[in-house]
Amino acid sequence: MHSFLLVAIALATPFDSVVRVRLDSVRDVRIMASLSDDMWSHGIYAGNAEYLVTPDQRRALDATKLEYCVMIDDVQALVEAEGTRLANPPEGGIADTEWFSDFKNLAAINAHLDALVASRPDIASTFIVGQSLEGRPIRGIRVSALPAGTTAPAVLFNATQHAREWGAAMTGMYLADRLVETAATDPRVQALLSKVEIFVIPVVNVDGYSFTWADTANRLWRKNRRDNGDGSFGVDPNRNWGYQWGGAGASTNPSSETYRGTAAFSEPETIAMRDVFVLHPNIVATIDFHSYSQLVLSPWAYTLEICPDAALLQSLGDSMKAAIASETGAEFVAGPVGSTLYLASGGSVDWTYGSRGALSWTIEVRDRGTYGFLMPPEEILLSGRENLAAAMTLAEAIAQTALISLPVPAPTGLVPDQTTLMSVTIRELVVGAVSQRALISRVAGGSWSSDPLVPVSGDTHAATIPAVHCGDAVDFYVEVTLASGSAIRYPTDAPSTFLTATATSLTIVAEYNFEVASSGWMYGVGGDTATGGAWIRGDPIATTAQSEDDHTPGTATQCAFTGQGTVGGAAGNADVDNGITTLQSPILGTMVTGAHLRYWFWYTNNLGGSPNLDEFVVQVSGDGIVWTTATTVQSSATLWREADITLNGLLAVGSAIRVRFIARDLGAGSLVEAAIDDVKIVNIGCPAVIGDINGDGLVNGFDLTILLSQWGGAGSGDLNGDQIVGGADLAFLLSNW
Ligand code: 0X9
Ligand code: ZN
Repeated sequence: MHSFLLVAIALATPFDSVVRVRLDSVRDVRIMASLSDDMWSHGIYAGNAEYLVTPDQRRALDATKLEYCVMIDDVQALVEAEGTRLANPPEGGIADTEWFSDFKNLAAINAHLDALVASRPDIASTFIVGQSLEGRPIRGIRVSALPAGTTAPAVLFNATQHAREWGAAMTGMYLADRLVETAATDPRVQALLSKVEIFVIPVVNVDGYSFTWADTANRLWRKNRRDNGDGSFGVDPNRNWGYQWGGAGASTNPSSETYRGTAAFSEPETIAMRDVFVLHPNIVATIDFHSYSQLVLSPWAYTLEICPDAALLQSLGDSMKAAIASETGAEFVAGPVGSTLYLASGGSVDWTYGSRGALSWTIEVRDRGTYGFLMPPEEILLSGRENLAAAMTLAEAIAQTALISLPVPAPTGLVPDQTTLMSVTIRELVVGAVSQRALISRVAGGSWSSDPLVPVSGDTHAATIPAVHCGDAVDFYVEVTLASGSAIRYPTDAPSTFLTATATSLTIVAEYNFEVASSGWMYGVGGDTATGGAWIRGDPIATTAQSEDDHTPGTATQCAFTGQGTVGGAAGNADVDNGITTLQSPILGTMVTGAHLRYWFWYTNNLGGSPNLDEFVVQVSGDGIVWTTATTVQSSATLWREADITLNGLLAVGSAIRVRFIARDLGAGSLVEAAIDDVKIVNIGCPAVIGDINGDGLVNGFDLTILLSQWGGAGSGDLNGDQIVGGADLAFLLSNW
């Protein structure tokens, strides 16, 4: 299976190349890091990473067992072609409307900022962020219809902390350009600029950027131009910020591409950026644009820990990702830096969030490695458009002055006759922005009523969902009244849309946590074809692809999983290979309409040479012969997840419930690991209620009307079975009202 496009190189290549290397273990990462310090991009953690390698390094790579493919064979050829193109602009020069037809040097960028201000001096002004090490001004542009010094929320978009990331610089310029030039014609932009202040700093690392333009030999320079005094140059600005400076993913070696500098904020460029945040306390959100990989990244970057605002950052990040996709169709991945990309400390995203409290993202613009930093000019406008869509989404969110977020997922089931507490996060972006916070709810489609939210701590508030009888639904939404008198709601367009939770009682019919052997479970069945990694029951040993622990809380250790790894072993240890392996249950209960199958699972298929090709199939059967697919899992996650499958419609009522889990390895070179724990059959529903004549789960006036219409005769209103509808039946009905 490990046939990750092994490129056999008979002749040593004379070029610097970009290679995508498969990294399955910490050991692989170390080997590669010792070979090349110039990581261009990193795939999903411990998957594939791209590196610039010299001919010597590529020969050394060939000598290792690491598998790789070539993304760009001759990097310098691309650089030279770009240089030639830029040195020979189309005849007659480039019209101003075509400013984004090719990349621009620092002088052209500064001139364009001035042109934008000249075009709309009423809403645009430039400012000096600070001076670089070599004395260049770092410039920004402010765009807003509000007066300077406003307390309205502000957002800061900056780009190009890394010199070679030209696509990011042009993306930043596109944001500034469109915000200024469409302010008069686009009602959305016009409305936005009347509510927020927007700062754009297209090039932070002005010295490095100028250096990359000075000579094609310098095109791939990343850091600033600090003379480190040991013959090496450059501090990585994005390892120099002062939150958890000096932690993981930053180098102490001045020659390294990720050199952190001699101290936090040792560099004038990072000091200047910090000062912008200090000078404008109303900056509540920020995006730091980089290239490349198509990622919307949120804190933390220095650790894999979940940050306190993870739910809010993820929901806004997902909205930005969706805005990008709807603009150009480009697919971005949204998630925290540490778990999505790699650990990196001393970055702006952690300081702006951790020290400054701003909602903060790093966006890695296109592409996904075809050209990397050497983006073709045709993609400038696409990158500009899709990231403007993301920037507008964020800016419009903060323009509301407050943000509401609910737990993910919000509750959909309630315990009958008990109130349910739900936490609601309300972030004020402007001091005193919020005057009232309420949960608006209604029971069983009745009329809406409002209950204030109770402050818990910080932004967290408690909402009480009212108690209802089994079968009843509560519709609800959150309403925040702003100081301005207007209101914002969650969901945004409530009460047209709202959330619903239904009270149901839940009976566990069968439960198995794999702690003790159970003769009924089969670990592999006839017809399985996998040659490795068959299902077993035991205490798993972690690899990057497989969990170290079972799911069951407490002292339990056992689960079912596909093949045991070895301590410290590679991810490819005992994963599923070359076919399918099946875990099959005994009879787990009798099918009723409210039956649900619930289980916890772990599934990864995103590692290895041909990732994401495989599937994890869950099937159910009412007779052990005919199997119906209940769900197919394709998405990988290195964590336990719970599944809840409604069996109604899949199995006939009265049949004997069986389930099987099939892990399969189809793609050559992919890694598949699956695990299952805490399998349950639960019956969800409400016990039949005497008096509920129309079967709507309630005993009420509708039932009374039916009963009275049958008075003295026979019919469904005969609740005591005495063949006549009368006073005894009425008494029954009223007692269950
Ligand atoms: O490593 C970086 O600085 C960024 N990637 S890049 O390829 N453009 O160099 C990622 C930055 C993630 N965010 C922070 N660590 N702040
Ligand atoms: Zn970067």
